[in-house]
Amino acid sequence: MSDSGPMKKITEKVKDAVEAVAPDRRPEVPGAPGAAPAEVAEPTEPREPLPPKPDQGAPAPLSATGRGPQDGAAARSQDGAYLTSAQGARLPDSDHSLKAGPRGPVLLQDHHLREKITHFDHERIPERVVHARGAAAHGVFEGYGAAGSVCKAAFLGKGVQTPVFTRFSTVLGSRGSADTVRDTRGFATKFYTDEGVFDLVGNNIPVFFIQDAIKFPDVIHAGKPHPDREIPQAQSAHDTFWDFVSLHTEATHHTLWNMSDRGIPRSYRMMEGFGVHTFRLVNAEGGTSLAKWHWKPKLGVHSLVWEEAQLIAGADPDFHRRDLYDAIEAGAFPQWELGVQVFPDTPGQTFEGIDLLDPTKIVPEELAPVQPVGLLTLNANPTNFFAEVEQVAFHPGHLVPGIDITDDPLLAGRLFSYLDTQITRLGGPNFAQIPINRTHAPVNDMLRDGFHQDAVHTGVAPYKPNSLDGGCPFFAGTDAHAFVEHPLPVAAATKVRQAPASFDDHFSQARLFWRSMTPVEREHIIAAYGFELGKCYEQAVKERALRTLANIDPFLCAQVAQGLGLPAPEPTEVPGDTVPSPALSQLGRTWPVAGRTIGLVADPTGDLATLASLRRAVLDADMVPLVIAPTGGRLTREGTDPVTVQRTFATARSVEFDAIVLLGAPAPAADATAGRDAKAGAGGAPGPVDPRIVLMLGEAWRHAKALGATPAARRALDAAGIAPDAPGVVVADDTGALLDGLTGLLAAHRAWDRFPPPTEAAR
Ligand code: HDE
Repeated sequence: MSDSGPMKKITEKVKDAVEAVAPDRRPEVPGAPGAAPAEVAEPTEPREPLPPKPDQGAPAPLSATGRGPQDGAAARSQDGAYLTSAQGARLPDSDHSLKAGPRGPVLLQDHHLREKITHFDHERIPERVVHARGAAAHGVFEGYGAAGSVCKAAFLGKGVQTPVFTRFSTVLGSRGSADTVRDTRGFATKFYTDEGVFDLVGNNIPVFFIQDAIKFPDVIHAGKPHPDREIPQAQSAHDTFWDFVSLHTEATHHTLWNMSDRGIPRSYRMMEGFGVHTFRLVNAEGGTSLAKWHWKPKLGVHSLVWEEAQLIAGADPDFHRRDLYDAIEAGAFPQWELGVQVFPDTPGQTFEGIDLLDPTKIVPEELAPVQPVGLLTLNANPTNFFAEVEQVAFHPGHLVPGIDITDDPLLAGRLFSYLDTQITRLGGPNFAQIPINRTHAPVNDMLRDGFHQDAVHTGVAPYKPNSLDGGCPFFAGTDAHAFVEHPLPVAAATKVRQAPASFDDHFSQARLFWRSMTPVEREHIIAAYGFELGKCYEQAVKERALRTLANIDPFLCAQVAQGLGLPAPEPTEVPGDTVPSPALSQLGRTWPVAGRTIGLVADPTGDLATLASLRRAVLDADMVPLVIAPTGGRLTREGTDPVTVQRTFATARSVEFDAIVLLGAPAPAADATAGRDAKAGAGGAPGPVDPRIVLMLGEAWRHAKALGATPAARRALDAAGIAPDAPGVVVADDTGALLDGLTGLLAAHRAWDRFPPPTEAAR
């Protein structure tokens, strides 16, 4: 073979590399399997992995798009000023296929066309089988150091800051479905701790539909659209769902939470989160406790009203996603406190008679207070939705020392399912190497090869024990932060397909929830059951569902039955005494108003100076002012600062706002005709005020929203039939008084006293 040209260069390179190795390390003859000579005894002293052998090269340490690690954040992104192929060849054109002449035919040799189309053909990955629709953000978790007596997890230590990624989701809908449907919400947080990834994969409802994972396909098949016509999308208001939950009555408690205001959150920022299962915490001395995780939002727990949720699903299907991203972009970082309810780890695994292994049961906070252990702040939006939100892979089995599982049969199935599902969804077993899933702790896992392998593993001995790779890697003990399963005794038992007798109680806690609700919340629950069951086709399904309601509460059952035009059945269970848990109600307290959206209705012929100063005051109060005017652009007047318009009468809808303030009574605009804007046709004969504003006020009124007006705007209130001294209405001429009045109303979320519930419901 000739020793010239490229061959020569390669031989020289190899020679150089060999000479660079110290003579005593050079193998006498080629073929040494490892980077260091093997020893007879198995190496047991932990050490870092051996370096590659001197004769070995490896791909250059570049990102997927050609940048080196020294390029920081840019290394994860695209590189260079020119459009290139995936191989980095610069392209002169990407708009025309390669053709034999301008009129074709297109040539098969167009490798750029084929690369572009082939990649496009494979852009989508399977959506999550549940929780497909979601939004997520980056943040930081800071431990309070308050959990030390029960849990040794390092990330809970005082002042320890851990990067996190949190994804919120609905359960039933497809990836493109609306955010505000009635459903459970997922609340999953990935903690990138120094001891490995910890995933807290919870929901905004503390109980689940089923007690055993083997029923998960059943409940999800029932909740998903009917298999024949694939409707309805993202909702439970259909026969198969109610057929299942009325037959499988362990779902009663969770279903009641769904029918309550918890099923339609105002915002992801205003939801509680729950780990649902009981976990086992282990402290530094090896002592154990049982515990339930809670996320408590700093902004309080708030909901939409049902009509509002439905309107938003059409007007802004991305309402929750937009709300989260806008808040973070505006610097109003949402926060939650992580808390634990702690119970003694007794052999019975019960607390105050409540079976802690039954995921359809809560422990009321009045019996076991939630103790705060740290603070979560979401402070950065994703840069690329697919790379981060779509590819993030949570798993309840991603645990760190100090947090262990219990024998909850629902959790057991989840420990299998989450790993399994990623293999299909993310295309193979190496999903932990996708950037958003990468742990921030060193990995030396002996898992090798497979689709999308990103690591270039060194060494020859991915097995244990070995001596060829110096014995690497080594087992860790508890003192080296190993995750050691708690050695819990397992009782001698008989193999059965059975649940414990305590799991047979399907109604007592549903009753507890119902009795803990305020009258307003009960009215919403009655209406929700009425809507959902009213959408069912089969009479038998409705009748059966009413039987479960009778066992929750006869009044609830009677009210829903009346709406359905059916007789209310008798309960089959005698309701025992239930002590309500006021902590379950969302009402009756006040919360910060930061991030609330205020619609400011401007009359371009009116007082623009007050508009400008109110707008500023709303911003100063950390709320979001959106100016609504007849046309877009800017409102200008000699001597006043111009005000930019964010919404027009044609584009605005009341549901976008937490409160509406009228700074005038604008006359009908040029486009206020039913032909141009159907909303303008709703109010009968045209009046002195633009009909879209009258409609907006009417909607906000029935959604119990705070309304404000300057005296000059009273005509608009009159046009909507709203009295200036009605509950939740503030009329004032100075901006300070207007804002104070509104802030007071918003702190309670809504003007709940606007529609006092009938006295029977107040029992
Ligand atoms: Fe899930 N669940 N689940 N789940 N779950 C999934 O995992 C499953 C359950 C929850 O934002 C899937 O990666 C089974 C309870 C959230 O990516 C899948 C059972 C709770 C998310 C899966 C349950 C949850 C999921 C689908 C019954 C609250 C979204 C895609 C044993 C504690 C995470 C995926 C994200 C996602 C299975 C029950 C919460 C198929 C088998 C209970 C928040 O693995």
